[in-house]
Amino acid sequence: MKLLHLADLHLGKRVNGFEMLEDQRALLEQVVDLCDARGVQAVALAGDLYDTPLPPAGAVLLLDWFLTELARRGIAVLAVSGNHDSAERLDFGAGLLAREKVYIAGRFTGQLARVELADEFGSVEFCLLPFVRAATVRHFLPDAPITDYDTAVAAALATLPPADSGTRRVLLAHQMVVAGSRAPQAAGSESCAPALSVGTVEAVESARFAGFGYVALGHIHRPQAVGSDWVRYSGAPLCYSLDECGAEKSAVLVNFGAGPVPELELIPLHPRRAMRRIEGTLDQLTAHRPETGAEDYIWARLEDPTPLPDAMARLRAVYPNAMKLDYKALGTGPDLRPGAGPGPDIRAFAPLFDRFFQQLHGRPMTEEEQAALDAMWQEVTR
Ligand SMILES: [Mn+2]
Repeated sequence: MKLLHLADLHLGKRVNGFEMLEDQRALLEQVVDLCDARGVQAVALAGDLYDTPLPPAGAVLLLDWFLTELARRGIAVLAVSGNHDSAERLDFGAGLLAREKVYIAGRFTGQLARVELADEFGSVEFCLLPFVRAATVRHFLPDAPITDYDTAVAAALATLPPADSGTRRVLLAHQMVVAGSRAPQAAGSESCAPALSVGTVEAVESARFAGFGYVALGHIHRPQAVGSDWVRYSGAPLCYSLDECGAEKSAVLVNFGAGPVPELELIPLHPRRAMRRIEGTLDQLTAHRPETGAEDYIWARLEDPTPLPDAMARLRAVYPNAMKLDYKALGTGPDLRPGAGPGPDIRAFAPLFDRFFQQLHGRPMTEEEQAALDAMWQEVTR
C-alpha cells in the first residue's frame, strides 16, 4: 500500500498580509497529480487542515475540492485535527464522509478511531489521534495515570487494543514529539515555536510510538524524523514564514509491503511561488526584471548605506510580491554584541554614537553629519 503523508496545510493562511489560497490550490493540484503518477492509495493529513478554527469560505471550498478529487479516484483519506482546527467543526459530516473512505477524527472522545484498509498483503490499520491536551484526555479517561502531557498521550494510545505481531499499523497524530532531550527543529511558522525555547515544552516522548510501523506527525513545519526514521513530521507543504526562506518542502511516500515496517521516500513539493531572500543595493536589485521568479515572495536585504525613500514601492515594481525589506548592517566597526569585549562607557554619548554609526554604516560620520548630531545633542540636553 502506498500512503502519502502530508500535514499542516493551514488552508486559508495569510503570510505577511498575502493570501496564500492560490498557492495552496496549486499545491493540492500537484498532490492530486502526484497521487495519480505514483499510484497512491491513501492520503494522511496529520492536522492543521485549516489555519484557523473559523476558516474563510475559500479555504473550506478548497478542502472540499481536494477531498472530492481524492474520493473520485477511490483514494482513502485519513485526517486528524490539529491545534489550529476546530475539532467540532472538522467532525461535521464525518460519518457521511467515511462512506466515501474519507475518515476524519476531529475530537478525542475517549477512544482512538481505527480504520482498516486492505491491500494485496492483508490489512493496514490506521489509528487516528486528534490533537489533544492533557486536560482533554483526563476528562474522558479519569482513571488513567495522567500526570503530564506525555502520560496523557500514552493514556490515549493505551485505549487501542494490543496489535498482533506482524500487524501493519499506522498512527496519525498532531503533537509535539521529542526524542530524549532533543526537541524537533521548528521552522518558525508554528504557533508553538516560542515554547520550544523556554525549556518548559509540553511534549510526548517518541518511544511511546514503538508499536507502530509508521507514525504520521503534524505540528512542526520543518520535515524531520524524531527518534526513529518511522516517526516523522512531513512538515508544512509550503513556506509559511519568512524564517523559512529557501526551505525545501516535501511529502512522505510510505510504501508498505508485506512486513510491518514500510519503505519511505521523500517527494519534493514545488511551490507556485518560492519564498526567498535576495541581497544587494536597491539599484542592483531593481535594474531589470529577472527572467524567472519575479512573482516569488521576496525578502530583500538592501546593502545601501542609508535607508531609501520609497524603497518598497521601487522593489515591488520589479517583484510585485515582495514581502519584506530591511537593511544589511555593513558594520566594519567594533563588535558591540554582548560579551564581545569590554562594554562601551555609557556615560560618554559621543564615542558611543560614533561606534554605533560605524557599525551601521561602515564609515565614520562626515563633518556635516557630525554637526547635525552636535546640534541635536545641544537641543536635547539644553
Ligand atoms: Mn501547524
